[in-house]
Amino acid sequence: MAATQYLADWQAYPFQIDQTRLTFHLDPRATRVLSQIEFRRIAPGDLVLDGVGLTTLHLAIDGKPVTATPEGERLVIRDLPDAFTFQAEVQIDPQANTALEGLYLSGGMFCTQCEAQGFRHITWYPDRPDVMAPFHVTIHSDMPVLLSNGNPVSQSAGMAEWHDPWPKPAYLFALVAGDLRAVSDSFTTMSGADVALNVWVRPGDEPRAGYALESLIRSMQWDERAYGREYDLSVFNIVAVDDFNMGAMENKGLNIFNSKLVLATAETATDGDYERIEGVIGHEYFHNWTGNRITCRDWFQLCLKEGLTVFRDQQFTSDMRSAAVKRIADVQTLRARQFREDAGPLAHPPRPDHYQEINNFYTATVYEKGAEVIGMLKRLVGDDAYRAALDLYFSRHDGQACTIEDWIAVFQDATGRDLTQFKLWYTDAGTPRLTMTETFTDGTLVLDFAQTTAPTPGQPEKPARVIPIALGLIGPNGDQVLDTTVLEMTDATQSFRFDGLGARPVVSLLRGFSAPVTVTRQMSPADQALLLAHDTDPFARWQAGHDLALDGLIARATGATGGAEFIRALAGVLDDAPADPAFAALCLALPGDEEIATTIATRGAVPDPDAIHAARRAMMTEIATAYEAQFAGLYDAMATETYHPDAKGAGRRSLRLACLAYLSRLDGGDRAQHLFASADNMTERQGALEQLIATGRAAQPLAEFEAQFRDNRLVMDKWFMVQPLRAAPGDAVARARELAARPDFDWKNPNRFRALIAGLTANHAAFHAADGSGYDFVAEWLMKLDPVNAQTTARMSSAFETFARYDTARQAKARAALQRIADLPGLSRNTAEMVTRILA
Ligand code: 0A1
Ligand code: ZN
Repeated sequence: MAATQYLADWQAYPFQIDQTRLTFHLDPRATRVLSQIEFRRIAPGDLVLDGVGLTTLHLAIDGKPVTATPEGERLVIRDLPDAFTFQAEVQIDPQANTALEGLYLSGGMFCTQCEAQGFRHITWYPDRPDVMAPFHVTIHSDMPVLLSNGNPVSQSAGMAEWHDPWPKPAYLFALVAGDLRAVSDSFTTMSGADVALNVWVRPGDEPRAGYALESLIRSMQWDERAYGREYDLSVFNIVAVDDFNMGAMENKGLNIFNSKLVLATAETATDGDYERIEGVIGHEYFHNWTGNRITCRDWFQLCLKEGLTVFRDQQFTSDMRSAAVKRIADVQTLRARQFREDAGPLAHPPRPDHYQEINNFYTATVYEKGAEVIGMLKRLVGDDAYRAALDLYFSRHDGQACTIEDWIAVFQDATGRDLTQFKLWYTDAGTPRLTMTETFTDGTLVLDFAQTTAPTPGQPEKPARVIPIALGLIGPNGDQVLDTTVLEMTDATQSFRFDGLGARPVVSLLRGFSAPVTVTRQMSPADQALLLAHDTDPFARWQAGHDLALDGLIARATGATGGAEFIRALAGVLDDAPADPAFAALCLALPGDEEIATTIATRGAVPDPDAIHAARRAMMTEIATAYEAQFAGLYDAMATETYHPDAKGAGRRSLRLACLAYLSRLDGGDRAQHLFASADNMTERQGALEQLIATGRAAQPLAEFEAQFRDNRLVMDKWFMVQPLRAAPGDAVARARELAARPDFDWKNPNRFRALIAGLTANHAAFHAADGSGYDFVAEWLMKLDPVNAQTTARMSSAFETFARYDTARQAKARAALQRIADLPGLSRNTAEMVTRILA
């Protein structure tokens, strides 16, 4: 088992780097990397460099060869002067690099991925984020396009030179060499500097890059407007690559993207894809200040850049689209991924204090909960103080590698508030449960709150946190009698009074989802229906309906009756639907199987995946029957003429597809078949195809789809994903096995692997099939992928993180599958850490 790294062990690096010079002679099997690093001592200590899988040809200090022997993945050189130049020549094999970490080949193009610790696969270097240096890079290659970070210095046949003046850690280094075409524009910054913008794609893909480029321009404008942040180089390059472990990477001036987050046309990308492209282009661009200009001191501080940058990209999307819809969608993601993580064996704080493999900590907790924590901070200090604190953060820490303590100090200094208790949100794992009870007498409402957080691995004690509770009061006639008010809960139990009320109001609680907590309260279905009809806060309004549906589904999945109030309340939702189609679509979408299972488990019972699936389907049929005419009317009314990927059109299509899901329960797929044949956009075609799979009428459409898109990898990923996802649970594993046997199941490509395997794990009743076939299939493929790409394997092993909440028979089957993975000879450090934690 690999050594555990501890936050408490961090020590400053004893040297500063004045300049890093790199020269690359690119070759698929034998790339040579020459480095020349100017070190200057700032404290006593040896020179420690990181390197993995390098063939070292030559090492020198100030031109004199040194014979230092690597100690594992480190090179230690002792007795050095106070200033010296370290030189190395190493050889690496990009073509053999299937882990996609360091320098690798994707579709014949050279590219890099250095976060978190990929640079050590390129050459010997202090591969830690607090060692920052200006980089000068020379690339020799016969590829036509040669890119690196910063500004271009010179370009000639077979060679290019780049200089990045902004000191940066090695994880932000990037290099690209390939036969690429640019889709270009330019941007003039707020102080008048011109920036050349390029989105680089493979020849032929140019018509699919326009939306990414427009999104980049909107991002640059937005960061100037919302945060006063200006771009700082003469060029901004984005490159799309097909083989990439994650979504995208913020390398300074040279962002590298998974091609699925760049390439889009109406015929090949869904509204969801377009929204993600805009959001991720924004995310990576915003990193230029929150991540690059100000970076992390060590990897324990990852949420310093990621939480803040997710928060910023969420604000950006809210401004570009509908803030209410974005908030609801973000909360759904948070609950589905982060609450799930927080409730299981992989729970960790947004700022962990130990890890074995840092790549296992690019999690929903670090990213999404990290963003929620910032949202709470903003709510507590107010918008103006938030802006003042951010201004202070940028001016005080520009060019530095920082910690969460630095971040909190900025807010304390800007506002004068003591944030000691608030810091628990960063250091403590687990989702607090907030319980509210209410009493109403003589015009006075008393709300008694209690907070508790269950123990998480390594953290048995959970002191009370500060919880901003935004609430409003709605009178019995539906009028708001108290506008949004933020209560600050700081103790384990606390009461708040509201006087002078005429009649007992209904509490609209946790408006805007003001804190990442779960809520327990007794509420009558009538009160929930009142909020669904009248709440002025769109999040709380949606939540009321969602809770009503969830309670009904849980009753049905556990052998009781329920759901009638929800079905009745939908009448109002359908009446209002044309005014805000996207919001209505969210209200119409029943909680998914996974969420129902999670909620049953949180309430202390054992979820039955088959009963949940059956209950949900039965309720859909009942709803469809009750409102068939309304659904049919809306389905026709929400047809869009010319396709635009904007929020308005996307909202109409999402409502249309929500109606189609219900109608397909009654018409046997007739409308879906017609839509599949006639739609001019992928959103509706894919939506129709999913319904056809669910109704068992997909053989012909799937064949047509394949014939049409055989040569488009990204679209074929959808084809691989929807089949296991939408197949009847009893058929899904068999279907997945057939798909996995196809020659075009190019499983070494992370997108293709994820499409099929995550498609299946997202089919709750199929993955958790009682016979264990889902667990076995997924474990088999994780074991096959691990030696090839450990990062993606480890990440996907989290599908098993909820296994302990199911019945003992399922638990035994999941445990056996996990044990087989754990026992695999040569299992990677990444996957070993995950499986050990899940099994603990
Ligand atoms: N910093 C990137 C995420 C990222 C992390 C690791 C990667 O390779 C293992 C790649 C990308 C972001 O937040 O977008
Ligand atoms: Zn990020």
